[in-house]
Amino acid sequence: MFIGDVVDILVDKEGIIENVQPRKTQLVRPYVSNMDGIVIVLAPLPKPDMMLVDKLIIGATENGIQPIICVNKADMEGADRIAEEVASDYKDIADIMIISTHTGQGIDELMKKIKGKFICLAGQSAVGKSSLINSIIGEDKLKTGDLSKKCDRGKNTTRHIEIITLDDGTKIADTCGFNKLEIPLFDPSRLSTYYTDFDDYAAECKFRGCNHYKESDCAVKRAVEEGKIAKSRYERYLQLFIHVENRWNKRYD
Ligand SMILES: Nc1nc2c(ncn2[C@@H]2O[C@H](COP(=O)(O)OP(=O)(O)OP(=O)(O)O)[C@@H](O)[C@H]2O)c(=O)[nH]1
Ligand SMILES: [Mg+2]
Ligand SMILES: [Zn+2]
Repeated sequence: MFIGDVVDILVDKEGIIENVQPRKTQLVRPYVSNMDGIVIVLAPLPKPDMMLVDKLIIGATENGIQPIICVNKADMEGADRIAEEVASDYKDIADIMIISTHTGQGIDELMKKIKGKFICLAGQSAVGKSSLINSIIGEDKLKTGDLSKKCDRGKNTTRHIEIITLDDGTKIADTCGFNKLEIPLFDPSRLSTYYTDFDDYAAECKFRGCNHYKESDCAVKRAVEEGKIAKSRYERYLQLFIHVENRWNKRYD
């Protein structure tokens, strides 16, 4: 069972679940199904992990949903720089919003985007996912936690997934933050299909099924050199490609 499953129940004394209806969408991490959208939250602190953002986007793309990236803690120093970095890496594949759950900046705009939908929050621990829900509902319903003083990382305050339903029918799933995320095992040649921001260029690569790695005459690599695809995004793609390839080659070990 996933959080968000729609089930048919046979109502007897125990309310036994009879049947789980087919899932529209399904994320393995966070463990949520039937959401219409995913909101990836990050902040100047804890230090953003863009590889995690890349991996969450892979999950969203697999489910055919466009991610929203929220740069939270806009009231903190360094937020502008992070927002610029996010815009440079993800402008072609995600809606990007700058918000602050403390000052309320950007919250109305975000609400307009997600109205009536079922969306799932995701991101590192302590970026402010639970705070965002509290700010939306206007009460401190969900527990929030500070960063660890020693290492500037979150303390994994939220321990289970919770779905909050608003009066207008909007549903938001608060999830547990992660400090690490592994993607499912798949053939490395599939990886680039999750990078839809590469698509326009990939069509021009010399080799069909180009991995944009060691191949010559690669239009994606050219787009990186020309600054059309952010170098940082491409470098993480290569890093992930090598990781996926290693895991794939060892799959029978
Ligand atoms: N300065 C600032 N701090 C914020 C903002 N939003 C949240 N915080 C702080 O960030 C810390 C973490 O907030 P949480 O809401 O617990 O973060 P979380 O993402 O739910 O964390 P986990 O449940 O561990 O995954 C808390 O100390 C919040 O007060 C903001 O807009 N500005
Ligand atoms: Mg939380
Ligand atoms: Zn290529």
